[in-house]
Amino acid sequence: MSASTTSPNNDNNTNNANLFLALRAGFPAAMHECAVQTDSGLEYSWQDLDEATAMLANLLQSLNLPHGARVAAQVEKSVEAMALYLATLRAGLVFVPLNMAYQSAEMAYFIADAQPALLVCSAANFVWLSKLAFGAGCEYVFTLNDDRSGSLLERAAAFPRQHAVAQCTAQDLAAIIYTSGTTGRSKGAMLSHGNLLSNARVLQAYWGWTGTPRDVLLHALPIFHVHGLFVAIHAALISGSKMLWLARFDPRTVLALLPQATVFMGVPTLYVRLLAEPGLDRNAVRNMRLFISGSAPLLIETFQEWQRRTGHTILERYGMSETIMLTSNPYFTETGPRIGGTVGQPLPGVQLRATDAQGSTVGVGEIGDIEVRGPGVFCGYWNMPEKTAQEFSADGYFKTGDVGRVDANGYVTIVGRSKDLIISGGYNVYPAEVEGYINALPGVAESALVGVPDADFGEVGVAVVVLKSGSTVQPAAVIAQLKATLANFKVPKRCYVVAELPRNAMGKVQKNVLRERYEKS
Ligand code: MLC
Ligand code: AMP
Repeated sequence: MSASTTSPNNDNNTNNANLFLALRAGFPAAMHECAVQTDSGLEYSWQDLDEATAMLANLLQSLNLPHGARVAAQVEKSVEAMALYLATLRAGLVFVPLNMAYQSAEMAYFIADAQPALLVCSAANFVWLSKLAFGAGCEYVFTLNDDRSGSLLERAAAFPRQHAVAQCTAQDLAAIIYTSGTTGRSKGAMLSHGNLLSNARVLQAYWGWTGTPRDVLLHALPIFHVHGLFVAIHAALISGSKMLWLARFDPRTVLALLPQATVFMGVPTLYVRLLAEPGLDRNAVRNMRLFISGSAPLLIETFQEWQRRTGHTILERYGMSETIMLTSNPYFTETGPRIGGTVGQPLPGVQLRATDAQGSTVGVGEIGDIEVRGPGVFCGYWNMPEKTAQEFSADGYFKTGDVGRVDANGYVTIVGRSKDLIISGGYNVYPAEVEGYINALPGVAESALVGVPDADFGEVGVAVVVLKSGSTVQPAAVIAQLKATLANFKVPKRCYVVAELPRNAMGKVQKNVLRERYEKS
């Protein structure tokens, strides 16, 4: 991955596997047209996107960072934040997006693990984050705020608006996405330019982003994770589709903008909250061609109610940070119906099987562990070769940790998870991590975090805590202390103090018993 800076925009297209090049090839010829329109009234043309990413990429390359250097970003959602991602690709560096909800202990871990050469953060967090970053050997810390201020853009302004896209192979890393770990330690999933581009192209074709007529994507998801950053943005850019850009999800704003849009992507909570709006009807969605749901299970009630209210059938798909998108319900009716409660069929190029405890493929309709192989499957966990090896079968299938069945027509239904994971509002919460924090609180002997159903978030965490003898810690204090330490979506919604945790004969905490006990709490 060496930067080719021979002449402005003189890209060697033929042998360059840089994802940015493929995305930019989708931009329309009319570069002055609007590419992104924000909810704060700003408009960015395709030319603006090209020039902004060129300036930022020139800035990044001026830092002379080594091959494979990481650019970590913990910034609010903005078009400039997206441009930073695209510029990182363009410069041939590795992007590490970090959720704004992460607090200091979480950020300290990510920075120590990813060892970024450059960190971009909001000015409000500069003092403590730069201290952390410089302490961990990071060379540069720039700021970027959601009002387009900050040192990143100030510096980039001095650089040319042309930039020759850095030469990359398909195997070169494009991004590291942190996913929470079963042991409590987050793992960085390494994704290559080839992983991301293959998935973008498959989704472009499978979901009918033909470019004629051009789609308009209503983008309301955060851009720290796979769904909002890759699935949504890549699809729009590679097909030259305009984006209506919401800094954060707000059901009323979505409703007001829907008549201008043709495609919407959301986690199930977004659909639940939109259904609570009386204005959601057939008229509001009159120009839409596609609603896509993923990242968490879509309840059949939500699927059916959406059909009733809007006349549209939500297309549910399934994927992971480690694999990008794996399965999808059909878009084109020739491929088959969209079946509620299923996540559809494996996407072209994806091999998917359900296996038993011995690793043999189970029969049609039987439940097993979902394993996958395909061009989107990641290159491994950053700095964790042993963990990576454990997660693959001998014949190269990645063990997703999801449990499901495959019917005679290849439709996959996810029925549960073998990994101890709670998905709350589309965000993953690993109980082991939260339990670690609870157990470290003064007066706490041990704890268990379980996921229980929730009408809004799908699932939420409930903490069950055993105190040390003589301790008088109150549940509210446990929650308050976690709020001060952990990303908000990881904080249990409720906490109970009990005398002891239920255990089986092996001494293992019976989380199923706790789930049953507290599901209606
Ligand atoms: C916010 N809160 C959450 C939460 N989000 N709690 C649990 N789960 C969540 N997801 C907390 C807040 O801190 C607050 O706590 C309270 O809940 C209510 O806040 P809110 O204002 O209603 O939250 P809001 O800002 O509206 O956020 C909800 C949301 C957001 C659903 C819009 O969580 C979101 O954007 N989720 C999308 C996540 C996503 O993009 N996932 C894709 C991952 S990629 P309190 O106590 O302070 O009131 C992936 C792969 C794939 O999974 O297949 O796509
Ligand atoms: P993440 O680690 O954030 O990428 O989350 C990936 C996990 O989200 C998967 O392993 C699944 O457990 C879950 N997931 C994603 N899409 C769906 C879906 N449509 N239905 C059920 N679970 C899903």
